[in-house]
Amino acid sequence: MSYVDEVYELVVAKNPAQPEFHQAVKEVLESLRVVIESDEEAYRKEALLERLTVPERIVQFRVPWVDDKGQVQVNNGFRVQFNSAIGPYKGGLRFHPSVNLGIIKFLGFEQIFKNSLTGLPIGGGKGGCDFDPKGKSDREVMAFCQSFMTELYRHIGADTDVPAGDIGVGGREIGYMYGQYKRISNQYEGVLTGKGLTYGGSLARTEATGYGLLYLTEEMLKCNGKDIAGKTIAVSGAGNVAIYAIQKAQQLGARPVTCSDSTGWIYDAEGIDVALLKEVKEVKRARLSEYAAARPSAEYHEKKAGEHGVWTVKCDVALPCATQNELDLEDAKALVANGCFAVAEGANMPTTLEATEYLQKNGVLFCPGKASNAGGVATSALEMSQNSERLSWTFEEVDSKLQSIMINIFHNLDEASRKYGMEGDYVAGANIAGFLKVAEAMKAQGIV
Ligand code: NDP
Ligand code: 2IT
Repeated sequence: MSYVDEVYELVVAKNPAQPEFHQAVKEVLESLRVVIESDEEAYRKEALLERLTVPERIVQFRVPWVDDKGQVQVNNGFRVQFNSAIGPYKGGLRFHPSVNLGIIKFLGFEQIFKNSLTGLPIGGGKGGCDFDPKGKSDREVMAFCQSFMTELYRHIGADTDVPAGDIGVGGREIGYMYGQYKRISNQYEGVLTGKGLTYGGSLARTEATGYGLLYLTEEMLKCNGKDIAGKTIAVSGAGNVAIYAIQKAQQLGARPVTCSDSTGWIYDAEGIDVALLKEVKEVKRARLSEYAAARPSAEYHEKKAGEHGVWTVKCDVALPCATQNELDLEDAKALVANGCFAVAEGANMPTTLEATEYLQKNGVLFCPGKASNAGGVATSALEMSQNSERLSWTFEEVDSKLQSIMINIFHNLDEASRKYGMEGDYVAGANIAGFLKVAEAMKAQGIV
């Protein structure tokens, strides 16, 4: 059996009941087949793929806190420190009831290659908790965040592991966690990114993932003879990534017409009103039905099992920005039938393997999240640089660095896909380009 197949079987056998982790590993290993098989014995002797797929360290812990009724609640906390070959572990924290070890491992594994693609010195990690911030008071969120950090703080540090936001973790949660870290450790250091601007945060970090997604999409379209201006865009999600993707798409002259949350979705023929969306989601933390109630041009659709939501809308470009496996084969068929010619992932692994294959076979330009959503973590690394030099850069400076990083990422993966005979397969290009740097660093550092 080939080394790639052997390692994939081992990962499935050793990590039962972690389907998302299996899926992420499968996608990467399939892309790497051509690289590994060119020097299979050397990779096998060094057990490089086994080392790549087993995290360096996993921390799993209890998070007890007291709710507003005086009831003690207990949640399950995780931090997966996956790979530090090219820098300190870096990656977000997700607070969502669906969080489990397999999901955090898939996210941490993806982060290794994403962080490598940014060209910046950051290793891969991810963490989170099955806590649901929805419907909780600020005091409950603070109590939870303080308890979470009371255990996590001993495992992280500005040169060790630097967490940030992800689903359910935004400025409010990062603030509470930063305060508790500082209090326990007595260190004012850049241990978290996505901080507020008054205490070490970087301008443009809030916007970075969504803006970066559009910078890369614009470049991908340009290199394929197309212009983003004037294009109709279907976006899913209504959180940090989706909101700033919609905003930048409008600035580039495109027309985003959809967004969604966990209870329903919006079709707004006049284009999404970003100010209203921000008011509903960032300020009121409310449902999208409130957006529709305030906007006559918007249609609101309740989410229903088996229906395909935003992907049934006629669009040129689709940007999935909500969560994993939200775009399946049926959705991909609907997009192709409606003339969609490009998909770029804002979320992590939002497209199933079958849907990705269908889109690619049908000539749709497809950029995987580890490349197209890398603007968030890249700007986090810029926040780390600013914290280290104790300076703050202007919005324009950070934004222009973000733009060059995203353009470079696209060209690197495009070149890698050509070099290995898979021109236009940006999934393979991203996985190969991300892998080569990490593998080189791992080989140089010996058996660790
Ligand atoms: P937010 O929590 O800000 O927003 C998430 C959005 O997706 C919300 O609209 C939420 O709906 C919806 N959503 C989440 N889970 C589900 C679900 N199971 N079913 C349906 N809808 C869901 O998160 P972000 O915008 O930060 O993250 C979105 C995606 O982007 C994630 O995959 C994340 O890993 C990825 N990402 C985030 C980065 C960042 O910098 N924040 C960087 C790179 C990738 P509701 O409002 O109802 O909860
Ligand atoms: O998935 C991701 O890249 C993030 N959630 C952002 C990570 C970070 O460290 O900014």
